[in-house]
Amino acid sequence: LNTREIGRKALDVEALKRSFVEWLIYSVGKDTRAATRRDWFTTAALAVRDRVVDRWMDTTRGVYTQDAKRVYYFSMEFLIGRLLTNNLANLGLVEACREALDGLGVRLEDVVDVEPDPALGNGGLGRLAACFLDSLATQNLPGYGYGIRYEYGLFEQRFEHGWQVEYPDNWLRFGNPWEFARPEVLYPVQFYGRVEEVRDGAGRKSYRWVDTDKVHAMAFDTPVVGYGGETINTLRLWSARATSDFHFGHFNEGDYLKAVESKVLSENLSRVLYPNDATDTGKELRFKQEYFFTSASIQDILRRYMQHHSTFDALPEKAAIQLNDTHPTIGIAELMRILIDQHGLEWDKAWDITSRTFSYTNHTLLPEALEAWPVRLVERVLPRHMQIIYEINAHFLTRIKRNSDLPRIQRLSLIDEHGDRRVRMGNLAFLGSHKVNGVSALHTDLMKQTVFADFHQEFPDRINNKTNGITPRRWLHQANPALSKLISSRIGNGWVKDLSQLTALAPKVDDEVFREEFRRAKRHNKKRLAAYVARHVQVDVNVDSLFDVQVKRIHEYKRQLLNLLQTVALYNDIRDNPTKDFVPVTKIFAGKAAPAYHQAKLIIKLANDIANVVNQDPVVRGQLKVVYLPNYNVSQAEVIMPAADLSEQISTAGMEASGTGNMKLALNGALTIGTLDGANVEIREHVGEDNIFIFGMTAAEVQELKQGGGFNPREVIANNPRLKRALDMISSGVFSPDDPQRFRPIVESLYNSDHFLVTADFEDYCNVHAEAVELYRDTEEWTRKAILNTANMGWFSSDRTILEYARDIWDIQPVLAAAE
Ligand code: DL6
Repeated sequence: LNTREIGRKALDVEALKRSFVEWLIYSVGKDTRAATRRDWFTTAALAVRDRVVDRWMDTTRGVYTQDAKRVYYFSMEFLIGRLLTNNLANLGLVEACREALDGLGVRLEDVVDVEPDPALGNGGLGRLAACFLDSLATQNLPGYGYGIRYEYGLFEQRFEHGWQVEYPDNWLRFGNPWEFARPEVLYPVQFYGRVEEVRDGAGRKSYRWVDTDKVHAMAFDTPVVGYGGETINTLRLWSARATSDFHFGHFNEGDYLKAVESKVLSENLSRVLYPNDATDTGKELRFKQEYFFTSASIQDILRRYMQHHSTFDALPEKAAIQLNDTHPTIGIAELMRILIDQHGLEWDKAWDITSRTFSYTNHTLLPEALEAWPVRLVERVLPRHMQIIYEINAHFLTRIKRNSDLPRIQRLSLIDEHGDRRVRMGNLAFLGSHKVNGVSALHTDLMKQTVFADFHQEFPDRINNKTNGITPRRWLHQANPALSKLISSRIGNGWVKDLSQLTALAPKVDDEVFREEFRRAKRHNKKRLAAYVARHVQVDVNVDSLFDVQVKRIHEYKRQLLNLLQTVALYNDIRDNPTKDFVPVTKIFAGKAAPAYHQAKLIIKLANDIANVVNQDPVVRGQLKVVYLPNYNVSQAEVIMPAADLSEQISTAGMEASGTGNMKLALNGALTIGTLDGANVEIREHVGEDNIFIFGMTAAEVQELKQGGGFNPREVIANNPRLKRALDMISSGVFSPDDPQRFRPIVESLYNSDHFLVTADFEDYCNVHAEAVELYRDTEEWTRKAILNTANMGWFSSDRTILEYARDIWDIQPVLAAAE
């Protein structure tokens, strides 16, 4: 049989239509009259998936036959977003699919909308992993994503009386047509037990990890379609399955219920994504999740490697493992364990192989987000790994003792000896990797100066910068068809794969017609967002107002509070000057708070309470509206980003590692108002300082101020009547008449410490904000700047980022698919 001939599915409209009907009837089990929108989604996804499979196999075959080096991206989170439009667009099948569905009386838009958002991530880190998958495939680079197939993604956020309430996100309830279950790809993962020391005839010591609890990791594969469909990579997610001996133990003792209970317990491992964007140190289940997926992935990688090799010597030339933050760092000890305990390698050899295979990306300098697991917990859950970590530490400390004093040794140690002893996962990740990177130029510099200063001194070539990027496919080509069409009409569509081509738009700022069309695209997107707002929060917004957008996780360092204080001050200005002609502004917020982060949840409530008062006040009607959209996720972001005029990137300088929302907004023609933090610094360099609004203290000034201890928020507040008035209103219950004390904790924290320097930056922020709003009156000038933002954001494509990783860290080359 020629599998090529019988396997390949035709891509024309008629063939698609036939496929749809076949899938609908024979797999979904409905006829066209009974089919719901969800049935059509499942049908469409399965038919599109058919068009991916052959090329997917070609890709896998090409990489396999060449025994090419692959990169394995280890991440606890892959915030991939919906796949139907993404896959259709990357395969060039959007119009054919639309037509085929039309022919069956179904609208593509209706079908797309019922796809659940796979919310397998919290925010930036998880979304970055998804952009990287898209870029790896588009650049024909052999790359696998490895992670966890959480049954429940990030919680669904609803507002009840303005408070965030969390609901479970059971995204798999209706099945997932994109994935392939691989019940035969199953690896045992062990926990607990004890370590036995064994000596052979020659007196050589070795170790056996025994009496463990076992869980199986079962693979689910999702094809990752590169743009143009040339390369289809794989995202392999692990799901926990009870091992039969696990539950038959109880079963044989006649305790059926206990057997089922233990099955449920062991399968809890992949049940739910932890909803914190900082870490959950101390939570045993989280630690077990980290080990679970890391161990299964390493076993899978070694199995694949061994198909071509009989020793481990060449592993670093065939496999690069990238640690997305410290979460998979236990993998370093796991690879050491497998090489030494299971394959008998000598320590030095195993360490050389391991450290040349791993590399690590740091995503945050916030102290609370640097993972440190209690030694007691690691010892109990993974006793052999704890021994290995001690030994890695002993080797390292012996080496550095010669040129270090005690405090330096203590800082470099893998074990934090203060109080409850802890394993510092950042230090382990650094030591076990040949390259360590930050995610923006500023962040990488700060890594060198702060958390990893001693390590940097010890290993001066290890830290390097890889400024984040975003995929132009999802974030411009798919999310913003209006602007995409306009761009392609002027410069062709090569930009989708090579975003640097957008620079060809720069001279068009002088083309009046282009400016008009650019504005028309923005207005179209604003209308789409306005309709979305009306549908979801029943607020009527003025499409001609300036859409001022802050969308991201809620965190004090991101300073949504600064934005809210400015909103209250603006509200007062408008009320005080009812006849003045203000530029109408719509403030748009979205973002989730970690469920246990009380201050962040209170900030959400404050935003909703302010929205309530402002939106009902007839004096400011038409001039100021405040909107908080619930349940921010990837598909909501796809509606918001293209519609924004002003992008709020206002974190306390030095605290936002990079940001990627800042890139999505600027690429879609929003002007940024921001601090010199994270990638804002590089955005300014690219778009030009005339096309961005920068305010506030720099990271160096923040550091100086904190070290000097010379900041008194009370004094700052007392000297700023607009700020004082806004705070007085909040603390006296103007926005919360039902509970005037509600926002005391927020106001008090500003008066007493203001750790995030909200009050310190308030005045400058208000001034620069006013400047931005004033500029919005000058439609032509604003449009010029917006165009220059889009034109100069090409460098922030994740294709550029991935090619830098491939060149500087992974040493991998593109591979072309091999047809059978
Ligand atoms: O690197 C991706 C992304 C950065 O753009 C953000 O600046 C950073 O906050 C984020 N970090 C995380 C992880 N944890 N915390 N906190 O999402 O990574």
